[in-house]
Amino acid sequence: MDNSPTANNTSPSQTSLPDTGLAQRMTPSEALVETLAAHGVTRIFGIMGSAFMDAMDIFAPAGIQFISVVHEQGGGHMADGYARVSGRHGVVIGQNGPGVSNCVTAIAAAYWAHSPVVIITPEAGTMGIGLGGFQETRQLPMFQEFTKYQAHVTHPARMAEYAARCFDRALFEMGPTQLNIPRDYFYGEITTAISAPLNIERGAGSGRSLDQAAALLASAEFPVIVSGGGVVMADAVEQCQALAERLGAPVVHSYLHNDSFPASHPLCCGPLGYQGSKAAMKLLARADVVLALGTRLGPFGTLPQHGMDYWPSHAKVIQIDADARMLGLVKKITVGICGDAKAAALALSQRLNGAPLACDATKQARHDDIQTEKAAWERELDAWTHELDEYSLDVINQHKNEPGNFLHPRQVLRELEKHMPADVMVSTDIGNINSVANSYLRFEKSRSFFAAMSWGNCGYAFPAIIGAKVAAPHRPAVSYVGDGAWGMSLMETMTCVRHHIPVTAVVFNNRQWGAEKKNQVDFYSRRFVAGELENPSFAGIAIAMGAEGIVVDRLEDVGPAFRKAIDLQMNAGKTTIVEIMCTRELGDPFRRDALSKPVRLLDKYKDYA
Ligand SMILES: Cc1ncc(C[n+]2csc(CCOP(=O)(O)OP(=O)(O)O)c2C)c(N)n1
Ligand SMILES: [Mg+2]
Repeated sequence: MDNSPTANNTSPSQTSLPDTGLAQRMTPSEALVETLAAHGVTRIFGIMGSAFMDAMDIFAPAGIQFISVVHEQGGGHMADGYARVSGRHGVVIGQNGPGVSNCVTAIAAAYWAHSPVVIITPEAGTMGIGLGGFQETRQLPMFQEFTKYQAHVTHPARMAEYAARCFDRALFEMGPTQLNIPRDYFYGEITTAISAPLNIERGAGSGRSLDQAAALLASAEFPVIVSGGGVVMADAVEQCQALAERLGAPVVHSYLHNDSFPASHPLCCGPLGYQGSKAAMKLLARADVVLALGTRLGPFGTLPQHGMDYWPSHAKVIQIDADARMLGLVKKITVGICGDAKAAALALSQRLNGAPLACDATKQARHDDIQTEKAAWERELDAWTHELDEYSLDVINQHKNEPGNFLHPRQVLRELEKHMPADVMVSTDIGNINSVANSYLRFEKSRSFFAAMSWGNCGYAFPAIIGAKVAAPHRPAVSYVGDGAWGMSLMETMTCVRHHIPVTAVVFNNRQWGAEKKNQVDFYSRRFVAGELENPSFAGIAIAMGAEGIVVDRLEDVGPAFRKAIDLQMNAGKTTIVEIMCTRELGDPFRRDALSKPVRLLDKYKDYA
């Protein structure tokens, strides 16, 4: 049965075509592809499928490269990395059913990274839906928790309209949107116009709230700025810096936004949150006024760390976020400003420049305090060559009797920090060593750090950096990955090789799912279940896939191996996996807040308490 819509059942009176541009006769596939091109799409990540083959067939003549990946989840993370570095849309597509469901984790991750990813989800055809055919399911519910907008193409003639709305809303709301298309709706003939991107600007926020914020800052004795992801996304570092310099205020990065203020700036104190900077935490604890610029102040990112409950509960908080729903959601605030971080920072500077500030008198003293705290933290990091808890000391001793040479993760991370190339982009995964890395990752410019954000899925970092490299081929691209997470993502090395996308992966091989094992150390009397990993040679697998592989088991080789990998990436177009043999020592746990000691009531489990 031919259920393709034809000119007869797509009469213009049934549709509400956008009134911009010239309506023309075309197919829905052409309408989709033309809309992608109108929104500047030049790359789509995914795996081919019959469901969208009619559109895919004309990607190339529309100037769109289809980057065929190994697994759709990887494609989704690549679209995310692409969007995070470029500030433009990342696009992922897959076959209806399994190709689409494979993307769920990636879209959830993109949602929490605030990435404008558009997922195109071809669905079972309208004449088959509900009959239990092949690869058939309802695809909107799968993504409803992780999208800012979901379009279901209700009629082929509305393809361009819905597609354009997905692109406009992904950027405006800074998050994923879904374009769900019944697969028969790619076919037929329609009359449609292709609309240009809307490009809606966000303002600085209301004048009254900005006045209140300026007055509060003018009266502050010890203002501190928390610079968040909104500063990165709004390209607002310069404006944040001007404000910080006027106030003489320390600037701390919100959790995993270490690229939201230049690390070498004298006022930059490093990141808050898990394995963050003690200098940042100690200075924030002294604040009487906090300016939270472009941050939702997420609960995980302000948990106590290093035994310090540093959030200044008595301080007055000014929070600026582009999403009004984030204002006052987690932390109590005094002034909430719904606005763009750049425009708001500029508006505040204009109000404060030339005005007397209560903190002017202490500018030099505060500056000295900041330098003292920063220097103390650097000294502490230099001396902190390995973990010092009882379990870590035990395994370090055990390693001495094992064949092979194993390195302390902290020393490795310090070495890597020293050898980071200028303009580097780094993605990090979820795991113990990756979390410890937070203390050692410093950036001079924004759009450089792509950590797995609040979704926290292992397997994020490697595909994300591949997408970032596609968007910024001239920049060195590095991902940090634990050995467990590497098992989930290493197959995308084939994508790098097949499509000539050279990157560098640093794999921390500690032969365990370390971050979770740490909970068994702290809460389950070292009853290790499911934490040990018997690994093949990851360097060997890399070579078998057509990449380079280097094993490092001496500290003095870390820098040279890493530099060689970067050189191969930038000058020979080669992907290299640097496999670093690490001890099984483990840094502070991830979720001490969320676990408690086990209680067993049944006799048979009494030994498990
Ligand atoms: C997809 C997914 N599965 C499971 C987890 C739970 N989890 C968090 S960290 C972790 C261990 C990571 O191990 P590895 O990548 O080897 O890094 P390490 O902790 O050893 O440094 C696991 C299993 C998760 N976050 N995401
Ligand atoms: Mg591991």
